[in-house]
Amino acid sequence: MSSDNLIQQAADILRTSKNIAVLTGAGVSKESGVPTFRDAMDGLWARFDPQQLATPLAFLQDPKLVWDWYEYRREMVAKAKPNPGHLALAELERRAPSLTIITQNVDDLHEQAGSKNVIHLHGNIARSKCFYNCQGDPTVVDVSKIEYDKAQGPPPCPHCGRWLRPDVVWFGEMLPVDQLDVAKVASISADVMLVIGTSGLVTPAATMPELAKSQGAKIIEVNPDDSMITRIADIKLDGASGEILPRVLEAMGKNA
Ligand code: BV8
Repeated sequence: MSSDNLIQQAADILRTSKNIAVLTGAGVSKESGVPTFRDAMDGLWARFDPQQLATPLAFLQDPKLVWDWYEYRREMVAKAKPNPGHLALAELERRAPSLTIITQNVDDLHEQAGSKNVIHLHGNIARSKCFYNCQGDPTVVDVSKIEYDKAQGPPPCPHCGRWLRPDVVWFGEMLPVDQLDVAKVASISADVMLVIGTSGLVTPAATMPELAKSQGAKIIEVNPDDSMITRIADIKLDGASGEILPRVLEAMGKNA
């Protein structure tokens, strides 16, 4: 667990920063009950590796398996509520002159907690789109309005009749260029980047802290373990984000 003086050092940097960038990964949603990619999925899904399922090829090889995996994860995300870590980040945004959250997560817990300026690098698990984007990229479709036989596999696109898929970025797929560009600008212009709950394994998301640091930003990492980012962190706060972030906010002082 991080000592109080490391928490205070982080708080002092944040309090005096104009542009704050925050990179979050699956760890920030863990205390909301959403398993991280490092956690083995439980039960039925324990025998699958997420990196093997979250690909276009896996979907084409077995659309029903991949669609059902996302339905299972959607149910978990739908039940999840923001945890104190999400809420602390929303409060920090209210206090800071400028704060941008760059998230790798496909849930909307940052928005539910009240964060406004959120960039989603990897899409949104609750949204579906035509696998072929037949009406343009992305051809988003509201699945709740489609009657289909769940035993057969994914719902059909109402425009072209082919499969729908989750509107997330799979391994081997390009990230949305507009979101990636805004994330790069936020990283380059940051005085400090908070890196929370990410193993730092997945690129190009994991290159944002290097980008920020190359432009002089301080890197503050919040993670109970070490990650690929730890080696460039100026301050490493060891612990769960739901525990650490409220302590940082408190150390910033009530009327900061
Ligand atoms: C691209 C959406 C280029 C889907 C996700 C070799 C071969 C092939 C490809 C590659 C390769 N090497 C690199 C690549 C590129 C590849 C990649 O990075 N692969 C990795 C696996 C090596 N990247 C891509 O494919 C990307 N696209 O590069 O396109 C391109 C160019 C031209 C043309 C075409 C393409 C696309 C990557 C996006 C993949 N989609 N998500 C879905 O969700 O189903 S990624 C997915 O995994 C998540 O979104 C997240 O980003 C990632 C998991 O990472 P984390 O969030 O860090 O989570 P993780 O479980 O790893 O770690 C959790 C951390 O939390 C841990 O550190 C833990 O200690 C900590 N923690 C735990 N509890 C807490 C906590 N922290 C705080 N509090 C707690 N309580």
